[in-house]
Amino acid sequence: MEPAEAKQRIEKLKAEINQHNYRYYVLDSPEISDAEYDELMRELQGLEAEFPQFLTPDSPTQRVGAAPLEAFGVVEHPLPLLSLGNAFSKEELAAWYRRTLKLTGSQKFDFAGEHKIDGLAVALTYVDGKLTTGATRGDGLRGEDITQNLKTVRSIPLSVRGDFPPRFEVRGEVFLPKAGFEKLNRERAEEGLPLFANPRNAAAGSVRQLDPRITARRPLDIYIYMLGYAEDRATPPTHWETMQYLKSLGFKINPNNQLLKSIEEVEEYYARWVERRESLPYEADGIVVKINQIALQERLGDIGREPRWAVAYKFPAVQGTTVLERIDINVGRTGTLNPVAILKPVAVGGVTIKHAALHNEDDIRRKDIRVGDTVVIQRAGEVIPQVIGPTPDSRERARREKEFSLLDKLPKNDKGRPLCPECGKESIVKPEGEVMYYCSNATCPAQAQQRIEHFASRGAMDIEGIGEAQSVILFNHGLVKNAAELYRLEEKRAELLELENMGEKSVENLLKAINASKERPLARLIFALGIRHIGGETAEILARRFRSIEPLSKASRDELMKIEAIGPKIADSILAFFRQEENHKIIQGLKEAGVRLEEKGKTAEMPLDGKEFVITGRLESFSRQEAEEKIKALGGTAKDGVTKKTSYLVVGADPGGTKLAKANELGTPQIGEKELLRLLEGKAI
Ligand code: 5U1
Repeated sequence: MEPAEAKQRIEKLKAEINQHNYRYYVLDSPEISDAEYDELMRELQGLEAEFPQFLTPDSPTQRVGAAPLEAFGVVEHPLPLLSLGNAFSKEELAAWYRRTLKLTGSQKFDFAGEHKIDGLAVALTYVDGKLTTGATRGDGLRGEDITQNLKTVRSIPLSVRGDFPPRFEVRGEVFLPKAGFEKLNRERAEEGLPLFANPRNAAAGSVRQLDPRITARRPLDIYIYMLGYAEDRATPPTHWETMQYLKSLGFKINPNNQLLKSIEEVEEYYARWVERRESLPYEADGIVVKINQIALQERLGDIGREPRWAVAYKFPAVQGTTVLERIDINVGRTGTLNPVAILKPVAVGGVTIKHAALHNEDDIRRKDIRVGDTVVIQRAGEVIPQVIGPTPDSRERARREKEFSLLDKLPKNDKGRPLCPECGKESIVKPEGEVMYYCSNATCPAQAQQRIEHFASRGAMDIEGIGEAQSVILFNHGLVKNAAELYRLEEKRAELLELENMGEKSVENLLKAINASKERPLARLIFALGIRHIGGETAEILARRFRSIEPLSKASRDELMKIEAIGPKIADSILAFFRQEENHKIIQGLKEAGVRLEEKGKTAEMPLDGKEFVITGRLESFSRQEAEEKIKALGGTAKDGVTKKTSYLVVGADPGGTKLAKANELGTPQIGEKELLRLLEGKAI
């Protein structure tokens, strides 16, 4: 393809993919299938690899995560990012309202009611319609530059549409939806990593990763909640209209926001969401009440770092106390023996809680939780509540109870050896250095059923219609004994039709969904196989490195350990997986069914991987920032000072003396703008 034609096609693909991203992530209303979307992305990646000169930082391919950073840069906020004052009761809200009335006099106003989401506040700057900077709130005046990480959040537009100001900033809350938070903690518990206490910490931990590829794997989302500033364009006179305007530019605005005419309506809005908060897909700890009229907001101003024109009206806490009656052991998908707290039923925030997660033996001992304790339980975003710890006054009772021991809880054979509570086999192991006990029986039915469920789940092969209930039915009826057999269901139509709630139409849809999953990217398949310790992030790394199942299955321990982010635990787990004959049979079955076992198409190459650049002086073809972004997009790094690690000093017009002197002293290679352009095109200099 000629460069001019490639450029045109790239532009077209970018626009098309951006539109599909918008429909999927912002409007929640996709127009094409995952497979069609993947195909467009692959075409774009292929063209950008062939013509790197047309790769731009706002390309949708750049969301996958750039190279890791050593530290975050600092961003000065042109306007401080404020925090919110709190009202914890009806009386405190009324007091805020009275103070507001006093200051506004006879001026009429209304309110905007919004959810206060438990996430991380960020500021996004757009110049000429393109996202240039994403920053944390920090201390309100200076935050961290987390642009590369925020670019991986699919609902943040990399470029906006419509009539936008030449330069503007929006603010919003980045968050991890409840389901994503729970999944992340489950994976971490299995790997013996410390758990995130709440979705806020998990969102902050995800966004503040120095390696954007890790951020890219976390299902972060955002709601924009205000316009920070806009240059050279008149903006609407009310907050409500401003939000509609931002929506028209392509930003994601919470559909639960509401315009409220009076303080009574504010109270009603609050009461409604106190009741319904559990049904929300995200964790909210209150509502935010804002005066709608911007002119009035400006008149009311701030006090300290808090605006007088807004307040957070907090929901009541969702903690409760109850008695820990028993600790049971469940067997998880990878054979983990998971302790589960059986509680005296208690209502917390309107829901009756009978079970809670306890994660692992070490965690239980660290918190000194014992059967018979009165424990504090919390529902912080998880569907499964957590045991926080014993209440101080339960110590007396606890002293009579033994410290928790998982082995004590297991059934035993006549020789006193522990058995798996599900398959009854003498198969309990605790690998050295790990916190979890496992059932090592590859045919343990509890594991087999959950492996099928995991294989079909959203982050894996994403087979609609196969969740927990359906995988249990298929497994228990003997229709599907492993993942590969899902692809043979076509031959078992008659038996499928005999299942409860399965008519012609649902069988048809199920088979269609199974068929569509054959084309999922390799990383998803690797994740779907359910190899112990391989979460989505590691699966991506393995897919990039091996590009096919076959070489992965043959990789040696040394080969695996050479890969960044793969330590002995993961390497051993991969080796153990591929040592099992049963797993080879499954892979063979997948192959015969036509499931894609390799990466298709070219991926964007990283010709500057490992190269460190320092730029001095003015460049002609682009600004310094643009040059640095292009370097980063191709895997290189850009630094401010010359050190021994610098690969090239790029010398533009009127270069600075210090960098040149240092480069001369260290013998750092110096190149001009022309050479830089060649490198950016993937050519030699
Ligand atoms: N929904 C929403 N969340 N939130 C958080 N609006 C909102 N506004 C905020 C904050 C900190 O601050 C502005 C009122 C300054």
